[in-house]
Amino acid sequence: MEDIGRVLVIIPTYNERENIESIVGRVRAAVSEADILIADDNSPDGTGKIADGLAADDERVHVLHRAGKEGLGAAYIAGFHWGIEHGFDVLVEIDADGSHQPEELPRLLSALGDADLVIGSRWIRGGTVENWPINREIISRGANLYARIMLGLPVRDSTGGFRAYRATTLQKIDIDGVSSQGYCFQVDLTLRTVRGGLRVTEVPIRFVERTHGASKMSRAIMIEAFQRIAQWGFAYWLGRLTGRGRR
Ligand SMILES: Nc1nc2c(ncn2[C@@H]2O[C@H](COP(=O)(O)OP(=O)(O)OP(=O)(O)O)[C@@H](O)[C@H]2O)c(=O)[nH]1
Ligand SMILES: [Mg+2]
Repeated sequence: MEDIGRVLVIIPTYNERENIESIVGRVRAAVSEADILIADDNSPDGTGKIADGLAADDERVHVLHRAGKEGLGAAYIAGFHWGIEHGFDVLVEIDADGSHQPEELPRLLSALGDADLVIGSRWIRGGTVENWPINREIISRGANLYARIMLGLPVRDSTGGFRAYRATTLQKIDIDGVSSQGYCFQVDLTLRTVRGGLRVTEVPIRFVERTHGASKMSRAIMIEAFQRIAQWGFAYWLGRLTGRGRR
């Protein structure tokens, strides 16, 4: 396997007190050579304090304390900058709630040998979703179909949040220009990567609904994604139909 360099696993948290220790322990066990950055938005439930305790016990666990809740996208962008400034070559996204399995990370990282972005995918052959109510599955499949058709994206799970980026990818796609927050943030970065001519690979994952803590999924997050994808899609199709540039 090609040496992909130093890996930083970024875990964004907002009120994940019940999940943070378990996810950090599992990431540590699954990819022992990686560093971990917890990006906490001053969680009222004290997740940031627990994170500090984990960092005190392990010099490869770091905490980025942010002033308040600004959304997943902003937390990741701050985490990406931290990682790039600290010389990491690979930046990983993973949820804190146990939906993504750290034990599958070595597979994502090995796929990065031939890619600029690897997406852990629920909606390709071999991918699975466990304990999701049917409405969540319909929303996720529908959102992905919508993004794929509107944007001409050759990706089955562009909303997925279990990913590995090369630092060079993030440096090429102008992450500071990204203002999307919820699922739309994932679609936005996927789109920028594809439009930038970079290589995106999907590997199947097992996605498990959280068992502890509350979801931050909201109607506002869905509306944001719907509207932004409509705007980008309009520009994309207009460009295609008139034979001019994209996006
Ligand atoms: N720092 C930070 N993290 C966030 C914010 N919103 C969500 N997160 C984290 O992002 C990850 C995904 O959020 P979830 O609430 O699980 O959202 P989801 O996975 O789309 O929804 P469920 O499937 O219902 O769990 C979790 O680790 C959250 O703690 C935020 O505003 N700031
Ligand atoms: Mg979740």
